Amino acid sequence: MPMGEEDAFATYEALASSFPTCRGLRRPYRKYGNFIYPAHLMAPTLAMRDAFVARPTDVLLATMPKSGTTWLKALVFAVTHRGCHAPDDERHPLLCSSPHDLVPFLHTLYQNHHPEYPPSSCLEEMPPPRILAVHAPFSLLQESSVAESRCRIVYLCRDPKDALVSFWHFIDKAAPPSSTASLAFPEAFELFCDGVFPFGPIWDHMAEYWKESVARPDEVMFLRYEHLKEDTLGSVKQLAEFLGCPFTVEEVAGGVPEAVVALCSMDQMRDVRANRDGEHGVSWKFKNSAFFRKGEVGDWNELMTPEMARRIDATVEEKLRGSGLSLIRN
Ligand code: PPS
Repeated sequence: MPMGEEDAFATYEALASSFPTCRGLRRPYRKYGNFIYPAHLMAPTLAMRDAFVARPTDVLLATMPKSGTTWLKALVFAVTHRGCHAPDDERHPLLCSSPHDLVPFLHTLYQNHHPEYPPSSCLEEMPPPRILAVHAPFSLLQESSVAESRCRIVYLCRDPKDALVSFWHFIDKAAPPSSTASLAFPEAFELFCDGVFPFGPIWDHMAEYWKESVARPDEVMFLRYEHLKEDTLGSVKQLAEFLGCPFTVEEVAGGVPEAVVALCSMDQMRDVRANRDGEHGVSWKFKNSAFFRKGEVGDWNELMTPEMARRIDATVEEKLRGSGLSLIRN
């Protein structure tokens, strides 16, 4: 183990506990810079910022929680590994493992650290291209080695109303029954309108990555969940181009892009035993099946009145004003 890695984690815990707390959605949050973080991920995020050594060949998948991360992980894994794992292979890793096991969250790697197997060793062992996921805002990555590495970043953004509804269902499933009183949706809604969401405010998170994608389109790709749903095949081809591994004429003729889409589809993923029965989480354990709920656009309808929806849309547009991004126009 590299000298001092364990000591450093203790220092980050102490530092994180000195940051202001704020009320979260069922869990306490800490404020750092302009963003709020789930309190249990604050120290790991600081450790990641300082210790993670990015490589130019890395691919970082950046999302707000509940924006389609699991789907993006599967798609990017299938696209980049298709040379060794054909997407129609019955033994494809995505048919045996959760996308979260194949594409780890950096935050979780630094949270789960083990003295005999620290994140640095685990990361060094990953063959290129390493595909890693983060929920951290871009401004935090800029303080890390990611800035200099010029690795590729794929950002996936989702209608905030659907992300909120998805998250509300998720925390309801994930929380141990005895942990805290459940959070009524109207209360979660009010907090969300005040910017309270893990790694939020959501509008600042989106705006930072959007700005970077405009400045460096070859290195930062900005995707929308709604577009991915509407044209999955076209988006997968764009992803492959962006990642420097476009589908060849032969692959297109052989239906490889379609096979990637089918492999990563909600129905297929939900059917995989690891996604059905497996578990995830460190302090809160939850079933992997919680990552596959409905996957619909506009499911906010189920819990929000038209007035609530208008309020979120107006808040988001107002906050995004001047950023060049509009979820209504773009
Ligand atoms: S997490 O916890 O941040 O990793 O969750 P995340 O994966 O970002 O979001 C979960 C939502 O994504 C939906 N999902 C999918 N949609 C389309 N296709 C596929 N394959 C897929 N897999 C997961 C999932 O159902 C969650 O959305 P909701 O609205 O809750 O159904």
